[in-house]
Amino acid sequence: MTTLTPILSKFWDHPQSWTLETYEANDGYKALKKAFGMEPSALVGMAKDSGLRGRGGAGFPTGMKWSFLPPPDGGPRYLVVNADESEPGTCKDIPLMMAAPHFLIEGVAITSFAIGCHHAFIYLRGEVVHVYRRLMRAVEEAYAAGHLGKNIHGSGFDLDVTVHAGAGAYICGEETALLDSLEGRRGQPRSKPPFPAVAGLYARPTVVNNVESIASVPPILLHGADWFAGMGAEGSKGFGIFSLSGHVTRPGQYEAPLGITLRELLDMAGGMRDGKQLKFWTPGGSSTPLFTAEHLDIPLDFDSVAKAGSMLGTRALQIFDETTCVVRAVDRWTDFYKHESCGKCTPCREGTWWLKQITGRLEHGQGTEEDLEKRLDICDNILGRSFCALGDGATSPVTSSIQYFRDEYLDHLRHGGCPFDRDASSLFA
Ligand code: L3W
Ligand code: SF4
Repeated sequence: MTTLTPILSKFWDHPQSWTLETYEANDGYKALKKAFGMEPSALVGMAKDSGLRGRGGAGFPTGMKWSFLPPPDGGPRYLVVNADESEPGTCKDIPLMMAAPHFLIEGVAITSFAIGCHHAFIYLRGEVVHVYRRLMRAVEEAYAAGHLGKNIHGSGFDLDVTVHAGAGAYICGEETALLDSLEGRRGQPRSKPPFPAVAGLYARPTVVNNVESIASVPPILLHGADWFAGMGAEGSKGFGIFSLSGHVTRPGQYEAPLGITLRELLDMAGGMRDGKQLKFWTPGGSSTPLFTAEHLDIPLDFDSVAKAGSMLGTRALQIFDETTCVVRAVDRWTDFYKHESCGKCTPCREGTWWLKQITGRLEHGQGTEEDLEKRLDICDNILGRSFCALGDGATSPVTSSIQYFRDEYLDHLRHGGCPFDRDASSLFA
């Protein structure tokens, strides 16, 4: 039986969990002081040895990303934290920044020292003004206490941190669109390579990491790479925040070793709401292909989830019970991708629009059976042919819902409307 590992979430229930005082009472900034006694290269080695993989969705090895930076050439190099959390269902970075922002700020300071960065940026989603205020206050506290600024703790190392609020576009979570936005331009993905490690912010070497990845650095440094690598699964080391939302008794953040199953997490969360049956769920946000009740025992690690046909993504577990119309859910997600498509490339710009048109009419029972194949054909023309991962992600709910719930689409057509509306209205007949 896997148990929870409250590390980043250890003191979230403290009434003043976000203050420097609470953080320091819980070993806060001890790791930073330890870092200054080490060589930067040893810190990069520690990140590699820990096995930490990026927590923003793609799972790229963090230490390897740091080591991709070219040797210093006297010019600036940057750390940019991707705090543009906005994938439907993904809701771990914002609670982390609200409840314990100093994990992130200490992680920024350690990572900056490791990679030789003297100006780091936290790029935050524009709509979350409350998070912006909290981060700004925490950065001020860190400067006042000497954890940021000039000659930090007498180390000779200088670091400035800028918190930047975007204008509210999902595409700015794509790292190169984020960099364009941070530079003051319209956020649209850049061609890769060059990767940001080589030419990122202002065309300088840049590490872009997710909030949770950077926040995990202080505990790893404090307890050791072996401690972290001792948790989790083969190829998916350590712990992560699993966000349970939807039809579950106690939704929320559950911090646990990678490799835990949804069955175990559901047990901890009090089971399905009102004793209903699980119908479908996303393992990592709406961009990851749907799973069903038959996947309850899949270990939630990168490789096992991929082997079962989906992606671990951001561990955004959206849970839907038997009363949910899957066609309606897919229609809502498709509307999101259509709206957020940045329009740069044709497969995604046109394809997401057509997917929305067709899914909408199917949900209202107005399509034909051929529409199912048409949608698969459109997905085939988006997947792998789009400029960035947004296009690919838009196809996941469509293809996986047809794979598992083709009959439910046909039911909409047979009855000329959503069977769930029909069944609900019959309750009042
Ligand atoms: C240097 C190389 N760097 C790869 C770096 C690259 C990036 C990282 C991963 O998508 C996923 C996406 C969403 N030299 C490199 C290299 N890198 N090769 O590694 O890159 P990549 O392209 O595999 O992924 P990505 O573009 O970062 C992220 C999925 O996450 N997702 C969405 C999450 C949504 C949010 C949000 O709400 N903001 O994060 C959920 O599953 O579909 O597949 O840093 O530079 N040779
Ligand atoms: Fe823009 Fe979509 Fe193309 Fe990405 S896939 S560049 S979001 S149009």
